Amino acid sequence: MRVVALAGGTGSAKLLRGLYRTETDLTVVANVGDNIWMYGVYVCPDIDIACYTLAGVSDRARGWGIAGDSFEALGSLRKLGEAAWFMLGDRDLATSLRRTDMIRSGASLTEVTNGLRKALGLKCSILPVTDDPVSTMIATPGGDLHLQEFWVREKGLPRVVRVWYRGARSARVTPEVEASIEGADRVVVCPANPISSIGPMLAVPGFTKLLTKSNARVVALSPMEGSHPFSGPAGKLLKAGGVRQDSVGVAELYSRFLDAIVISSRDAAMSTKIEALGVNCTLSDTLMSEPDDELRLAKELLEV
Ligand code: FO1
Repeated sequence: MRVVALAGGTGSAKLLRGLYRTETDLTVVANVGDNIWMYGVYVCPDIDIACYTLAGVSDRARGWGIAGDSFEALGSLRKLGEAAWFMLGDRDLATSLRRTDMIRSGASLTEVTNGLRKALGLKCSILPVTDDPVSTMIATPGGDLHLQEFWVREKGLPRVVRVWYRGARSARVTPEVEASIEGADRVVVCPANPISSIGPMLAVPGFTKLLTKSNARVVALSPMEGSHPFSGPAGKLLKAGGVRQDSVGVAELYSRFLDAIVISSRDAAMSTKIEALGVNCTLSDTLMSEPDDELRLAKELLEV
């Protein structure tokens, strides 16, 4: 079975690990809206989280970065007067240094990511949704903030006026992503933040149409239980986007292309509203606290 997983960062990592273990022909299409120039290098958190997770080197507790990494470079940067609020580890910095060097030499983000994937020995494809720069921007009463400034530097505290995707309108889906979705048997939307992780992909012209036209069954695992996300600022960002902060809101947001969604058994009362959208709704234990849960849910998503 050819499976394409649409993935953000920390919220998606556990399901990706489960999907990787199902030994299907897996392609990960990664969000690029979190990408940021930091300390002179180009950091791509969602691509790196997917690569590190599948290679088994990620820091599971934090959900980002490399397990056991040191932060010597960051300490030195602070001594030189840099605020250094973004905790880029030393080995993680090496990834971004290499990526920046290759991009400056003319390589595309798709090529650079493929190099990283190979270096980590991964069997699946990892593709950025676009090679063009797209940034998730959070409009706050104090001005626009990049998602990393909002979430990491400001700890997600400012009031969110709206969310927009800088550069998305002139971005193009890569031919590799187009081919992967056209050839897929199943597209799995990971339990990522619908606004800041899946939203930037849907904002790239043509991407939603690719999903609606695809012969693949498009299925999602909800990132919400009740009105709370399993991680990150999804609730706050959904509210700012005028979307219900629960699995019904997520299904509504994806309803143009979604065939089925798996939601928490605790949200059984929501299934009638979801089915009314034309989306098949399955109940499950959606909390992934053990590796067995990751594999169980991955298998469920390949069957619903
Ligand atoms: N998240 C944090 O909460 N604090 C950090 O200092 C931080 C550093 C960081 C460095 C590299 C990287 O790839 C990710 C990092 N993240 C950090 C995670 C990141 O901010 C987001 O969780 C993802 O962008 C969400 O997908």
